[in-house]
Amino acid sequence: MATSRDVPTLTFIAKPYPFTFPIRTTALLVIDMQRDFICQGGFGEIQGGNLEAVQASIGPTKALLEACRAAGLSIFHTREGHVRDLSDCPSSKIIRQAAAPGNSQHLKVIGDKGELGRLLVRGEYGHNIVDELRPLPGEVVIDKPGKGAFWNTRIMHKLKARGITHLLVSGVTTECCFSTSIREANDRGFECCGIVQATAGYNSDFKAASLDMIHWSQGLFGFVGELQPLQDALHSYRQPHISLGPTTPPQTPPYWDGSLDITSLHAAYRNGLSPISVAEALYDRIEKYQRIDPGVWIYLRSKDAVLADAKKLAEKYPEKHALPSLYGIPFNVKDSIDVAGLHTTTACPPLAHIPPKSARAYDLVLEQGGLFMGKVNLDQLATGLSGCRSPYGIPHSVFNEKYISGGSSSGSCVSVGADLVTFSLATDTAGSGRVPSGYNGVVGYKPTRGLISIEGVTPACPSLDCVAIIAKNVEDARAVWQCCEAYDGNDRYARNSFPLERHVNSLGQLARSFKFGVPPPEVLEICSPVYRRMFNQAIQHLQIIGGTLVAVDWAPFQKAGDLLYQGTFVSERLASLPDDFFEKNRQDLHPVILKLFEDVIARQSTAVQAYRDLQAKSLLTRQASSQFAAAGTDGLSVIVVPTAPEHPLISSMLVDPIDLNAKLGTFTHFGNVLDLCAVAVPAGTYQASEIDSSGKGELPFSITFLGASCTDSEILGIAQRFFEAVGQGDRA
Ligand code: TIU
Repeated sequence: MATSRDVPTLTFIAKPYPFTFPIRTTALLVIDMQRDFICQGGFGEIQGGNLEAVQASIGPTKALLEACRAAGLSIFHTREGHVRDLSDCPSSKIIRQAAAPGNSQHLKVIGDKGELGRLLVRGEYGHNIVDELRPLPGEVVIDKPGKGAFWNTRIMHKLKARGITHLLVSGVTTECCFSTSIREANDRGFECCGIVQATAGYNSDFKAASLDMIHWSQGLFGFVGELQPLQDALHSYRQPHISLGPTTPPQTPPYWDGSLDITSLHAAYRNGLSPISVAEALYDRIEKYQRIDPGVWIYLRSKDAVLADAKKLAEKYPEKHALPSLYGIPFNVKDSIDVAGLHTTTACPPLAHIPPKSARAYDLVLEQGGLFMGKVNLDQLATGLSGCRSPYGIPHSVFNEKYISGGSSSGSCVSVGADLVTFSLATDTAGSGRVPSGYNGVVGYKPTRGLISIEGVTPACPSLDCVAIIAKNVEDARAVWQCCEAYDGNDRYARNSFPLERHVNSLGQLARSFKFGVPPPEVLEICSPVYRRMFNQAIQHLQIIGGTLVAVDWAPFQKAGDLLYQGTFVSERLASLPDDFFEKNRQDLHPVILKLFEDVIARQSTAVQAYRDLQAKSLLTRQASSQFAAAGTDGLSVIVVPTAPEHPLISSMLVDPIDLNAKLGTFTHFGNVLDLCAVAVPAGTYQASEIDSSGKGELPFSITFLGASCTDSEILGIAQRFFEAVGQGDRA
């Protein structure tokens, strides 16, 4: 069993009373340490700034930054500035000060040419952060048009995405952007502590007053503390260290116990392990596993090619404290995701092609140092939940060779479950990322559609497709999400705006409590007896970790699921293919896929039916989303379901390949139709003998957390706490 992780907190002396912060959910916010505010000839000088004071804050801010980096905190930098045509700059910000009667100070305004380039304009020399505090790869840089960090930026989304509840705040100027940002953060629920020596302003009286206002009246906006006690507290904390299990043979440093989770690998890399050693070790594992299950990989890169990439990574990042987020992290992609120069087969030979460009999500992973291992198997055309519909073989569950791996992301989930890679980029249209995760004891996270670009992914059902992340644990899934998420104007479904975001509960009981709903008993009846029992156990665990079970109107979820295959939406799967595709390629298609699509074509759905379904989808989405808590309304935090109703034998699936497959989607089909986010999480194991008298070893159970659109951080937070409490179980 995975043990429940401690949540370490640190405390240091502060005003109005000592500030306590959880290491894992605290970020350092460094405000606007730009040349424009700090160096001569910039925007700050025109403001009438005492530059000496702000320059003196560089040293302490650097010390703070280094202490926070060493403790593994998330780091956020902000920069104030505008796009080149100033279209994001309110006219008052340009005109007000210069319009003062008798103005002789603001002779230049935002956008004018100054000694450091155009004043407060993005891309100019003066706009950038001073060399001493330059952001490292993997740190977040927020470009903000206002004084506050939250106006017209994605900082709230990005802080929540990392699960942040507490902020240590530094930067310039104390009276302006530092104060405004703390006040904005406070309104959104973050616990903030400003660090005296690591902030400075243009007017020393203002600095003292600004800091006093923060902690006045027993903490009106937050806390103020000194650098030295904070540094002492941070130094007392040591980053998670790899423990060598009793069975691990003696090793010479650097130690690595073979774990592929990101925290373990990064700790080992920081201690000097080379990605070359990891790649070597993985090829041994992969070759062994090929003998257990030859159906996992469609294209495994040559060992030499991966070793060469690992060597390049090691050369590119010689500084162990400055590694990008996915440095040396081995991953693969489902073979419906493009990698330039390699075949994308979608497990469908007539569709195979060599793309000139890689999928956006793949590129972003590589930018953060990911180590690409190859492409893995899937159900043909990414259509299916069984893992039994591919010409490249039938992978089986990592727990038991007689049981299905699930699909369509079969190879992704088996390869992560078998510890061949840390994570896999997969897809999820109707449950393809969630169902196979459940059958292999891994985490399958399907973000809100439009957050990760779908560009370069072979469409299954474009208006419902979604990139999914398959990982060993929730923390890793979250970390990969951060790296892959970027607005992509080429993706017609990309999301560039968010619903009003909910505040963060950083303290007390509310920080731990949540409301969850489950399907009603008559819907759960579809589950096998052992799945019913395991699901009941999971409900009890959810209550133990702070969940309150509340009633749900299940009708919209049920009806949305039915829309997917019983309505016209399945026809969208035909829309990306030539009209005569199935007729022309009969002999090259998997017989189950051919039968499924011929049935769809034979329905001859009409445009009128499709419009009715689209209207129903909108209504059901409204009915479902209104049950969730939103900004300003109370309601459900999550819906929790068994990821699938049962775990079929491969032999059973081969006998009943269409109806049994459809049954497996009972609790996943509605997810994308209703624009929800979802994460499937291991929820313990049961004895195989419970469902088959000759069965040996254990089989995995899994539950899925589903949340309203763009509540990904909330559902991941709850899922992570459940996962750490219940764990993964052991494979036979
Ligand atoms: N004027 C002033 O003191 N500051 C700003 O305009 N921006 C920041 O504080 N970063």
